[in-house]
Amino acid sequence: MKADLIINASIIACCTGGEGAGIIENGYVAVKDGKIIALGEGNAPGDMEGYGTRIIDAAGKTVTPGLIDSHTHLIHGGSREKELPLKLKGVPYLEILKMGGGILSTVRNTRKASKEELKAKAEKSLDEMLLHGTTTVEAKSGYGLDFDNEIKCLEAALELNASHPIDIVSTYMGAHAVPEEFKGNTQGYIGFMCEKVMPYVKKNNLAEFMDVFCEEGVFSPEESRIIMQKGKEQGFKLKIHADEIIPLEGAELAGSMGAVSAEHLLAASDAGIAAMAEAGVTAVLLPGTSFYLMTGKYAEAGKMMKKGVRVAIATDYNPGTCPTENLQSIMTFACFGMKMTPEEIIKAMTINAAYAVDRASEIGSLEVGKKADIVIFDAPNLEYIVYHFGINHVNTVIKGGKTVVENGKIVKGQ
Ligand code: IZC
Ligand code: ZN
Repeated sequence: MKADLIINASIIACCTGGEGAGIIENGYVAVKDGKIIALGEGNAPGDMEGYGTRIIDAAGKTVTPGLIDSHTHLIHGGSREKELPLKLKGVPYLEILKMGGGILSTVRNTRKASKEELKAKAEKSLDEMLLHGTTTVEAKSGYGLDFDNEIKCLEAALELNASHPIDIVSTYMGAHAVPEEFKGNTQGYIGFMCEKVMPYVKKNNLAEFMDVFCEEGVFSPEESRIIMQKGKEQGFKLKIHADEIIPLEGAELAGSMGAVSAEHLLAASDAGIAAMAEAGVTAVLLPGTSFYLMTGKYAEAGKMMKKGVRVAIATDYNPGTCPTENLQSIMTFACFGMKMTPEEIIKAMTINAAYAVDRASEIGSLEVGKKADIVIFDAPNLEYIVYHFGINHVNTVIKGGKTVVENGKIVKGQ
């Protein structure tokens, strides 16, 4: 088999663990049978260059692993721009939810939508993600909440995983809010999730992860622990929305439950950060949400990294608190809001994000043997992508060895 080659790349950020982003200057990457077979500085070995079926000249460009968006609420109906005036008046997010808006308004719209309608909307989002360099995305349910509608959303994600070039990692998040039909009966809703929905989701392989919104007025730490315990017993890997707004020792809970990741963490305590480091829980930080909540508060990424916590960054793409599919914008928020360096940021969206979705042995870095998920940015270095914000720098996206975006356009018919 002949190799495909990327040559003359100004910068290759390999994102192979350790310090820094594993930068190679002026290098090449060779791909065969959907995998990376060689990479390095200078020219590709002559035999490969000679036999390449396809050569991409990346002069002046930056090559990274495919971006991994490790936290999204991809499948949902409707939008929430009508909440903007409330937000501008300073009405807090949790107040809007208490009034029956927020998540619950999206639940009403998601229930109304057919599976085909949800898929069509999510497919547009996946196309945007791909165009912006995302090759793997985690997708949570949690806007159906009742049995039929949660299953509808999880099936939509599964079907899109099969039809779209982006790989989708599915998470069951029935514990996103207590639905109106269970208002005042959180215990009843927990029982329903654990006994009716989870076993079906598991049996039909509709989700690999489970997630809980541990927050004041949503699920308490005690309730979250019970839900996570039941999920774990049924074979789900765990995630938790922890310490986003009110400090509730969610990070501690993530550590003690052995969660794969804990999300948000703006209000995480020092003890919680230590517990996460100890248990190897990946922190998934969402600076676009900080920006969008208008509180001026960001997670303490520097402190977490210093304490040995692996930090990933994601969009949190959802219709309420971060309606964007664009991880490049999130890079800028991570830099300006959390003072992360471009090298820390690219690792947070590749190898560390791969850990957050438990795929680190297959994707997340440019290494021989890993899947050829590769992005070529029309930017001379990583810093430039973060600095020149609000536009799309992606030129080429390669997914599993296939070119799926070329010159900034999706390649159809593959
Ligand atoms: O729809 O508001 N935080 N869940 C937890 C969200 C934000 C999504 C939403
Ligand atoms: Zn979320």
